[in-house]
Amino acid sequence: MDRTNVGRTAQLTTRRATTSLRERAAEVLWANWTGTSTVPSRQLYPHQWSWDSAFIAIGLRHLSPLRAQLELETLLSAQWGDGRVPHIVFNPAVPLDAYFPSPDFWRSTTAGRTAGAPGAIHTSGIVQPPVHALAVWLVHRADPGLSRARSFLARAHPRLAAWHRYLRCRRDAGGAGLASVIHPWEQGMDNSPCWDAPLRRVPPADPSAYRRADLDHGAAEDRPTDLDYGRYVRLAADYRDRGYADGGGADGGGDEHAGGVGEFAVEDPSFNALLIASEHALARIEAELDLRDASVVRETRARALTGTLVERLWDPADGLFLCRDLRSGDHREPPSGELVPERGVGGLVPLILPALPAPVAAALVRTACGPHFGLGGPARLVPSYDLTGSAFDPRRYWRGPAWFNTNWLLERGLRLHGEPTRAAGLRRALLEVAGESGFAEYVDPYTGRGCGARGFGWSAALALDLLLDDPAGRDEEPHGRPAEAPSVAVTRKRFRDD
Ligand code: 9WN
Repeated sequence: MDRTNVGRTAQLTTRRATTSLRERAAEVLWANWTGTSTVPSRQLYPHQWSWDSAFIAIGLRHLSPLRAQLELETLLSAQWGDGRVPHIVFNPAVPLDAYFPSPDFWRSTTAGRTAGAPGAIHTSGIVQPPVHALAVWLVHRADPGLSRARSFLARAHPRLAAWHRYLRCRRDAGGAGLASVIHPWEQGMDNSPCWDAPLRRVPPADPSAYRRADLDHGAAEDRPTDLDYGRYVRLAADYRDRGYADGGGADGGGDEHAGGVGEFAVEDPSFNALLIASEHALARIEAELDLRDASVVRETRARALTGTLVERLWDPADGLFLCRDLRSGDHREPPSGELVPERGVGGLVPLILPALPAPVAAALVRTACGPHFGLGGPARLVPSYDLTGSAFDPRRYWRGPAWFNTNWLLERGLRLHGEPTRAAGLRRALLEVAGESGFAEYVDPYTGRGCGARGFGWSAALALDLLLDDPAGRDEEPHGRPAEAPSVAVTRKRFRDD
């Protein structure tokens, strides 16, 4: 074979591999689709999860913009009267014992009545990171004609605005403008070592009072420990027994401080960065809907909140954002708490913010590429927790393994802050590991070996998003993405029932 032919064969092989990865990712999304939304995993997580759905919609928009819209609409239709978007929307067709905590634990329709929980849908009562406005905007851009025909933005807008208002007002336990999470599940990185200190003061629930369904499907050594689980259950039950009340008045301004009643209250950099990124997206949605004044106010607020995030959570010595544990330190009102000295991947996520000061962005890139996170070095994908940390474990859930959603966010942040080569390397690694691991839920950050569920929703969706070039997103992504030769028709034909 001459050199030209060798080159052509290599190109063909790459294209075949790309096509098959795309097909396999589409198969996962097809298999996990329930008719109105997508489950993260048929066995382990058989309901609709809030931030999963946002990430899934971002991938799904390339296959079926209509399904991507429905995914988000289904979630938003379960919104509570106070604005919260619940972290789980339960599928009534799934048996109660398939997942714990089940609807009879949360009792949203009764315990959540005062907070405005829907009467006909069962949900959990806590929340998850607000990736939704970002997802709504990206889904709109995938097919603006369909979006306008269905008034997708006009219908989503009031719900998204109420959701953000809830977080900014009712969850501002520290009084500085940032939202706090009142349960580790709310931040999404359930058993991160960042929660060890704040959780230590929470007495675990009696283990004989519940049964963990997750261990029916996942290896115990890959999952959170029983002690952690007992604490999660206790925190959730206490919140339920308080009627899911956050304190404060309608705008968080009553006698009692907003988000100020429970034993756990943390300002987290990733949760707040996603809120700010979604505020920027909501400002775009408002501009598109001709709500010019609202859009300007929101954009200005997103920039100001970026400043607050830096003031409250940036640690210049570590070159990383840290969590602020509002229940630690002296007991001032509002509480100022103390920073938690643990390096979690959530501390890198603010790289997605456009208004981040350049020196902070540069320091974050250095930290990502240094010994703690190993980007472009020993780690194939960025781990969920410090590679050198004493609590690091390459297999146990959020205590070290790499997750596809956080790596997708970092790829985006690297591109945004002028690091196209590093972004391209991370994108390549993410696609390789996604394919090799069968779209695992999470992977060993060094070897890429899969852990947890396979055929996991956001792993497939976000690989698909990186695989398929996204001209719709270009105007907000100054550095672009390396061009692919997408043949979307191959995968779209499977979704003709739209
Ligand atoms: C609790 C669904 C969710 C993800 C979370 C992940 C895990 C649930 C659990 O699964 O959390 O919400 O039972 O462990 O930590 O990020 O949204 O995929």
